[in-house]
Amino acid sequence: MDAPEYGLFLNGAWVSPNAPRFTTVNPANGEPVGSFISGRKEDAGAAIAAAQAAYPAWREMPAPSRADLLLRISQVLRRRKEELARLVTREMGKVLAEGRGDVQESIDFVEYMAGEGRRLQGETVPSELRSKFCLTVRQPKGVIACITPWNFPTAIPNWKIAAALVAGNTVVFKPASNTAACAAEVVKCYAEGGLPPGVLNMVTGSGATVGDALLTDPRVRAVSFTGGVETGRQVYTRAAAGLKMVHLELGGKNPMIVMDDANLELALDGVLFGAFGTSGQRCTATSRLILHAPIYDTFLAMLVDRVGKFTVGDPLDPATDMGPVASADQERKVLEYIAIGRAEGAKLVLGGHKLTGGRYDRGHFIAPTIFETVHGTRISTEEIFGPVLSVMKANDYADAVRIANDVPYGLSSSLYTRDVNRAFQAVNDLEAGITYINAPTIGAEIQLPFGGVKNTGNGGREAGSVAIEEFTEIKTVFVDYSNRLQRAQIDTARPP
Ligand code: UN1
Repeated sequence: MDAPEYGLFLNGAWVSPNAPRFTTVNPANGEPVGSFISGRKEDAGAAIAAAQAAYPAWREMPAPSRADLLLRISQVLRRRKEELARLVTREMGKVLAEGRGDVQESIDFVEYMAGEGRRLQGETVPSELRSKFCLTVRQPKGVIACITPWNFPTAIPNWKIAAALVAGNTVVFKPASNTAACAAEVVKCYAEGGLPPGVLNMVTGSGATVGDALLTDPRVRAVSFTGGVETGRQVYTRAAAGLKMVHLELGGKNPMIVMDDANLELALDGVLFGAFGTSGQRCTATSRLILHAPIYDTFLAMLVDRVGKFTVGDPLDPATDMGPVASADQERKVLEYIAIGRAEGAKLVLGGHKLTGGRYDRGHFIAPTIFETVHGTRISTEEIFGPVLSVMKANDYADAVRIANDVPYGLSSSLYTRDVNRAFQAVNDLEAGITYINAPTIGAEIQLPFGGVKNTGNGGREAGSVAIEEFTEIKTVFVDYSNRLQRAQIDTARPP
């Protein structure tokens, strides 16, 4: 099958400049999925120019009308859900149920943001002076660069694009190269929904060329980036010279703590989904399992038994528990970490290798891998982004929390217990942007804020109503209707 050729989406049209191309491939079988332009600096420039030209009219369109368009776009996404889900699975490798989840998360968020078009709330507060009215309004920032990863190839772009657009910004979108077909099809849904030309533009290509052009162009007012910590650091530094507002959503090393009073069957289902869902390639993936000493042996045996029965294979097949990792690059990185785990003396209890033979030889399949280790090893503290789980023992709750918190990341976290006091204590104690009680570290819902502490980001949150914050400026307004000069702090009436 020939891979369809895509262009760049500039000012409402698909254009194919005479530039080199790259191809995305299905990580389960090596088949090509789509062919894309390696965007050049001037292509990024053209996209920014289109976004800038479209900005004044888009900004002036009433927010509820922008929201109407988002609602139409969500209907296109809904109509195309199954087709897009299959594309997500083909291009990225997550199992089909999760491919559908990825697209559903997109639909949910675009709909939710359509509602935001009738809120975009500011605040009114009292003045210290008579006959004076104080309020805030939200205004768009201008042209926003959205730079997105491959692990949620439809959901994360939608998180960023829909929030940016409803607030009145225009967007240049640079998707991860290995899931560019998913990105292009999402853009087609926006176009079909009736978005005016230039409001959303997409340039495929490398971070070094396209990404860098977006980060350094003075016409881009803000950047929203999801990806790894090291790239995030470069994005932040590079954009700093232009004093751009940068929103970063970076990695995690998310712990699940299982106490001895937990429902162990429930915790087992949780860790299976949390650690091996999406082949461990979620920022929120459960990559550390911290077991309370009294249940350590029992739970580990239950875990190994279940994971040992996993079906790893074709992610389009409903019988498959886990698909491939997303690319040759990912395969190499994950295998490197497995080698590091062995070298640092962690005990490999399951997996630990690439799967070979038959259909496996055409894809990037890694056996679900479980290491017993101690806190402080590299595999127990560094993000692996693959189906590799580090299991550790904790003497008691305090020890478990100490281990959970002693990493540079803080995205998601989870505690399994039947003790309600302990559950609330953990909400207080765990250093993370998200804490789950009796549920795994993955599976955040779009109507709540999403983000983390420490090296997981720089303080912002996506999703929920707060998503609007990264995409708006607050204007403070004072209306004095007293018809005389009133001096704040000086003329203010105060008790003697
Ligand atoms: C990510 O991995 O970057 O909470 C996003 C979850 C998903 C989103 C993950 N809803 O697992």
